[in-house]
Amino acid sequence: VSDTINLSLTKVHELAVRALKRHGANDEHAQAIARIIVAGERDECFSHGVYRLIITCHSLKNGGVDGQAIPAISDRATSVVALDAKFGFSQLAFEMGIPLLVKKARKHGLAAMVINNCYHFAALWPDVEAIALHGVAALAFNPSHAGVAPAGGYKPVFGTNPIAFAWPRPDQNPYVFDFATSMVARGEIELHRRTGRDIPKGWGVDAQGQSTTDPAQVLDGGAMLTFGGHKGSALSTMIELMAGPLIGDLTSMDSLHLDAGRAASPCHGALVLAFDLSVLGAGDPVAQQHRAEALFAAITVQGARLPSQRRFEARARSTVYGVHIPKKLFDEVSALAH
Ligand code: NDP
Ligand code: PYC
Repeated sequence: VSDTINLSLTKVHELAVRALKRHGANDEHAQAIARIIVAGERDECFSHGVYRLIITCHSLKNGGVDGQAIPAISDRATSVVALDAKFGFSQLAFEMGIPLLVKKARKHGLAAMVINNCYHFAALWPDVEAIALHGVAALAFNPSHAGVAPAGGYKPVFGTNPIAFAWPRPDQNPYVFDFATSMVARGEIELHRRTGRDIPKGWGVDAQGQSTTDPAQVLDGGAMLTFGGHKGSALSTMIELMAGPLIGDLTSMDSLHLDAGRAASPCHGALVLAFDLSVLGAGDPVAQQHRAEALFAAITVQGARLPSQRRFEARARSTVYGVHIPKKLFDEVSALAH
């Protein structure tokens, strides 16, 4: 592909680690963050792949992120594992919490992982997918920076507030979906601006609340819109509440206020729930999984695809052939690494 640089996944990982360490991350953080960035590029989720190195490095250097923070884990309650990320990026805390979360879910049927005081830049599917690989279902969400207007309004209140879900499937990849409760991720609108492309109508409004196809008008003073009108608006409100006040952490408005114009990654909490089929379904997981598979088959038999199918196909390709990074982006992230 012309104007792109072909790199193996190992090379992308090495590049990311170099850039992150150069900007103040210790080795543990750099490795954990790089794993997520490589996963995004590998699965062709371009708004959350190598492009994210720009904001993670900026956030480490100028945005208040502690690249040396050592997350603290606590067994807070029967079904609750709590992580204090101590104002580092979320990845390391999340990785530390998984074993106890899974253990608690298997024992009690339902368990929650609460992460507080974390900076967050990533997609959520790697998190729920990692939990589903242990055989339990997972649901995750978090706020971000206020940039999305409520349905019927035009001033930013919500973050792009992603929600992700994974269901473990025997002998194959889990069923996973993960999307913003705004029409698209903010990163997608940023990519349109970088490459000089208009955005479709309906993604956002300008500062006066008028519909616009100019990404800059949405990003600088305007607002993004929720998906599904009042339905996305209510879901986004739920995410603000459940991964904000409920767990003693910030809303997206608070996160933007804390940022104080530094344009760093959002700082907030995250809530991850894990569900065990055997305990919740009273002990016939084989029959439960048969019923689940019948549901998936009813979707795919008519030509519809499951969420993540595209991603898993991209993963298979990238693992063999590597990834193709736009030259301009490659030059930018290479400069961060040297
Ligand atoms: P999309 O609107 O592209 O939706 C992505 C989801 O929908 C994926 O699960 C995708 O599967 C699935 N999907 C897309 N098309 C279809 C289809 N035709 N049939 C079935 N499923 C489909 O993504 P967003 O722009 O909303 O979000 C992108 C990423 O941004 C997410 O990973 C999210 O976590 C991240 N994000 C992170 C935030 C944060 O605060 N950290 C904030 C907001 C977003 P597939 O991948 O296979 O195409
Ligand atoms: O793309 O909306 C987004 C986003 C916010 C935080 C991380 N990604």
